[in-house]
Amino acid sequence: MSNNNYKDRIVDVASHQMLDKAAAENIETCFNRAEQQKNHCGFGKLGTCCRICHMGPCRITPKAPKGICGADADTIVARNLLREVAAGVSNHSDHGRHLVLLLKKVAKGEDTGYAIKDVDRLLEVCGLYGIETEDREVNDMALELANLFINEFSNQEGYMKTLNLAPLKRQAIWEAKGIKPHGIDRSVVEAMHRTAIGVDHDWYHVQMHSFRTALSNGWGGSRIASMVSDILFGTPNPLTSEANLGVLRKECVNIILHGHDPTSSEAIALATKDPEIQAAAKAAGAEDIQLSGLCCTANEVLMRHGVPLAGNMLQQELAIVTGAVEVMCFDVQCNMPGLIDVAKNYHTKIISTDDIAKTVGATHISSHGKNALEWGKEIVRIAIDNFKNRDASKVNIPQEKKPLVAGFSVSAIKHMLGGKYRATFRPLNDAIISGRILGVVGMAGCNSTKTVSDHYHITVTKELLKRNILCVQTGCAAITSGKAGMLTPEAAFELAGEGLQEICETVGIPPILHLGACIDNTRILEACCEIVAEGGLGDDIGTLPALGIAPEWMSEKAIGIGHYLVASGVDVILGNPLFVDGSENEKNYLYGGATEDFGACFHYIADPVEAAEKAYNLIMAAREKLGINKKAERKLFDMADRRAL
Ligand code: SF4
Ligand code: MSK
Repeated sequence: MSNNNYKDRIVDVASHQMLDKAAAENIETCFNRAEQQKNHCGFGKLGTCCRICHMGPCRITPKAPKGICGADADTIVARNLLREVAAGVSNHSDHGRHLVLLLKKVAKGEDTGYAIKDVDRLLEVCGLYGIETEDREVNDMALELANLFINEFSNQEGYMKTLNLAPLKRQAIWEAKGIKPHGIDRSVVEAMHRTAIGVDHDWYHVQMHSFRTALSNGWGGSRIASMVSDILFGTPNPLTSEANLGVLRKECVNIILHGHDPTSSEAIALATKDPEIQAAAKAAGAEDIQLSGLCCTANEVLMRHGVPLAGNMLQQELAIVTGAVEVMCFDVQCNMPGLIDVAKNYHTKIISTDDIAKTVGATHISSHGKNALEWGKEIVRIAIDNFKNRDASKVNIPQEKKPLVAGFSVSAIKHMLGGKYRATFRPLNDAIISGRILGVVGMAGCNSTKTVSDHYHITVTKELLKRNILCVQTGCAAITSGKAGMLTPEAAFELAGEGLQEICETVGIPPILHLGACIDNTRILEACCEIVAEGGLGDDIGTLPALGIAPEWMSEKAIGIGHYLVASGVDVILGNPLFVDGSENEKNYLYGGATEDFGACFHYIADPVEAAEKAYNLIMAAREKLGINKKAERKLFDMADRRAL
């Protein structure tokens, strides 16, 4: 199997080695299939193919500017985009729903094997929603909170309560535009209704529902998911780990956790610590059990257990090509069906764990209704049993791996900035006001075979850091930085401008803060709210010198995330375009006109250096508006300054 041009598709050396191995062993990966699929459908890219009813599919061309029903390019593009947003919102919000239902079971004392690990976070979240905490049992409060969250999904009238966590000015903008969602489920069902044949044909009206639906996730499903994960599994705190395929260990039983949902991976992480299980691994001839992660499940178990990152989305098949993986477990989202064919060449067992996500050829071992620890042990035992089936002649693990620091929840950032006794964002706000840090960029999103994977991300990040722009990252974007060795405090000396370097050295943080999985992009919104509340940088998220960049986004989730960020006043730079070019109205609105409504819009910029320049200019414009664009005084911190900080 030829792996044509794969070195032009990804910059990561460990991936190159595994692609060489795959080619030698005649194994096909997504990099080969990207070659086979490179003539993408032109109508699909323009967004002008409609298959919403069976008089079609209709395709818009200059000779046929309308579908059979009369729908024009604006209607068709807007409807297709809304369906993408609704799908992305469903991914993240359904993930949130599963966590909320688990919280309810735990609160009711059912035998789930999980417990409420972070009572302080529970109290904090109850406080946000006005739930009484005085003299109450933990489970009692958790049950009330779980029921409140369930209502965020099913609410039909009035508006979602989580919207109230946004700054008042932003809430007023949503109110004025009429895009406050009632409930998550209603938003998604309505999206499907509106986009059916013969319903909502006004492209702008349809687009507003894209924003409404996205808000139900950004200020609803995803935000809730992060909060409940913290309550159940612990709020992340900074810890050290490693990233890239070199984290796999030849002498150990290797288990890779893949997907997004932290529930099953948490169970397996706990099971590997069981003395009986560890003894079983030794009895099988292994030194230990090596857990590692892929995609966003990786980020979840990294943030809470320090489990190393085997890689990001495009490395999932390559991890199996090492020949050293006993079990790869996947839950939901971003798991390639191609894993099965790759695994057939080795002893690797692919196990699906979530009842909504099965793949032909994978063994399905549901965690549903089982005690988590017992279920986790069952999975680990399968891996231990499979260790003897490994073919040593097929094992080749790349050496590449880099150290990293992750675990920056918002409360952890506050504590690092403010010290043990005074958690606060004040030092960050002051650093921005003084110009030591010019602004903050949230970088999120996936890997894509459409770009040279990791290249855009690494280039734009380096360009931002040298311009004294702090980066906060999630998802596969954060994993890319980990693989590139950019998630260490030392990276500040190599990559950051003088001002950012001073802050990183003083506080002891990397210049890029790893905030978690792609669902944790709402932690970026949470941080923005803290910065606004701290004062000195305006009264809305939209006034902050901050923006988002999705260098290599590819999933529908990313479209949903982009929409809730724009509706929240955050400009979003995309490294890949949306499928909207077939409608001048949609294109002009999304890439510019939306600023009139929300103070922010999308920007498609194919070149990473240009993207960094654009980000810098947007940040400088925001600073100008805030009146903080005076030249920063450059001063190295002495001991007294550090103590003051
Ligand atoms: Fe064609 Fe209209 Fe049916 Fe779409 S909804 S397939 S444009 S007839
Ligand atoms: S896993 S959605 S490729 S970030 Fe979240 Fe990565 Fe994107 Fe999947």
